[in-house]
Amino acid sequence: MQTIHQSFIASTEANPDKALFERPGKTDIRYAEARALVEKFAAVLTEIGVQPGDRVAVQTDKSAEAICLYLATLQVGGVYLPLNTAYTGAEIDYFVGDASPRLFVCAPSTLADHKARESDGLRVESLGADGDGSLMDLANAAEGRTDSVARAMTDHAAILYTSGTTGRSKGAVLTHGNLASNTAALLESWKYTGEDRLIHALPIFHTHGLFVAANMSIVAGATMIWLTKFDADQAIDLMADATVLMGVPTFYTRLLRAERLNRETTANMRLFVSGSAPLLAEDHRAFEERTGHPILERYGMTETCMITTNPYDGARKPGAVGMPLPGIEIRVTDRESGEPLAVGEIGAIEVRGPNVFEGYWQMPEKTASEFRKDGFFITGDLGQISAEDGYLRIVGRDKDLVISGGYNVYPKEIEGLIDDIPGVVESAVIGLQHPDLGEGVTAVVVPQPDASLDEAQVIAAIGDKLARYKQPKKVLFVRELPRNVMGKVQKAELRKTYADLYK
Ligand code: MLC
Ligand code: AMP
Repeated sequence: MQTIHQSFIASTEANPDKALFERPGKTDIRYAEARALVEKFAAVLTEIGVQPGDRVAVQTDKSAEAICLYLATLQVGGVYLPLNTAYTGAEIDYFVGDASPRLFVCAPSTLADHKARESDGLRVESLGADGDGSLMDLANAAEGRTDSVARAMTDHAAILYTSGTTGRSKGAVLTHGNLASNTAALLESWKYTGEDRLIHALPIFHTHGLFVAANMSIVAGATMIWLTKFDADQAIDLMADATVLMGVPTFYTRLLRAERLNRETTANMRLFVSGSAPLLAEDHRAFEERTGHPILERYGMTETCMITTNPYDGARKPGAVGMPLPGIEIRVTDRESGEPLAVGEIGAIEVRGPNVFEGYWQMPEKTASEFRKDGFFITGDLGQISAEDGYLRIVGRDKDLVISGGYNVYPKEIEGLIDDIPGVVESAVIGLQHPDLGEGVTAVVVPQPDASLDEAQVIAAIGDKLARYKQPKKVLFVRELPRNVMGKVQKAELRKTYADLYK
């Protein structure tokens, strides 16, 4: 097996003149050109002192150059650590403090603020959406580094932070073997080749956009039609000249709202993939009716890369996430005992295989508590393997988590901030069915009897501490929260009471 960087080199040698990035309104970037930039970044990283195993943290707008920086980090043996562009300064403080990167790359507009973080051990540079910024200036002046640092499949390649259900965010440490094996399994399962032309409209700081969409394209030697964000009309325009789209369910909900989505406009496409959150069965059916394409739904996680997929050739079933990818095992167990359950029963979904991460960055106890002794990782999702067709269906979550437009939001983090607002007794944050985002983050707040608090005040009080997508879309005020006999807040009860809030 080759690392992602080795496969990238092979793709550049096989097809140097082919476009890796096709950027509407900008010039294409061919494989050979991308390699030259990767080598320049590798020289800059070396010059800065990035040693094998050092983290390179990156919070920049989506750009082809950022993908080249990712590949350069792998080339010099570094560990790539992408951060959501929506994170605020307070959130970045935590990630930089926890991961202690050797280099932090930010947007040019925030460089002046972040420069204050610099120390003997931390360098701060910038990279802009248009290939501008201080890191680019250094790269333009550098002589490319052509050799690469040898890496074993067990060596660290990336750290992706996922919020914790309790307290601190956890850095999921992924190895070269995790990324390479998962990419190979996906290429085989989805028959993805160098002939493919992918509409890439996902962010590149998460597994879906970086390790599914980009890694697959780079390894296959395919072309990415590179969009900085998703726009349904633009995507439909591009379908005549593309073969694959990978998206979160919100992409499909929005495509279905566009009148031009039909058999003709999607005729050139061979595959539509959905994941990161549940795709509504009704959207799956409506999409097939309109276009003739059954969306292929797959299931994955930051910690495990992709786990299961509906078949490419067989039936792609609405509401099901299919079967394990090659080389991956899943089982459904009793939530308490961890004992495997009979086929058809609902329980905890567990996974084992070369895709499963090494553990959480500097959190051995947390890591140990999420693995079984025989190496299965407990996903925190609840599911059922059908006795009839063997397909996995996800029926719920064993973790208090809201997924809004494909982004994970952990209620605990928001509740903690709301509870600190003067005049608040307590709060519960829940996800309610939302027509665009799947789930809408909603805060239910109990104010002190004499407090005069409104929605705007609550949002203003947490605004600078929390990324926008995590902030409640609505804040409701109640006299008390429903509790069970043990005193635990009944979030299911709240979800039922306010089920129609966004309808
Ligand atoms: C943007 N906003 C959101 C939001 N995205 N609010 C809640 N949830 C979201 N997902 C807010 C912004 O803060 C802003 O608020 C307003 O919406 C408009 O911003 P925008 O940038 O114009 O939004 P839009 O382009 O419409 O983005 C929506 C989206 C995007 C769904 C296209 O969020 C997206 O690309 N999501 C993909 C996430 C993803 O890649 N997940 C994969 C995770 S990996 P305001 O108030 O300032 O106007 C994973 C594993 C796996 O889960 O299995 O794949
Ligand atoms: P993340 O931590 O951002 O990687 O999110 C992973 C979580 O997204 C999983 O644990 C699931 O809860 C959810 N998820 C991903 N794909 C699907 C899917 N196809 N259907 C339902 N939930 C999904």
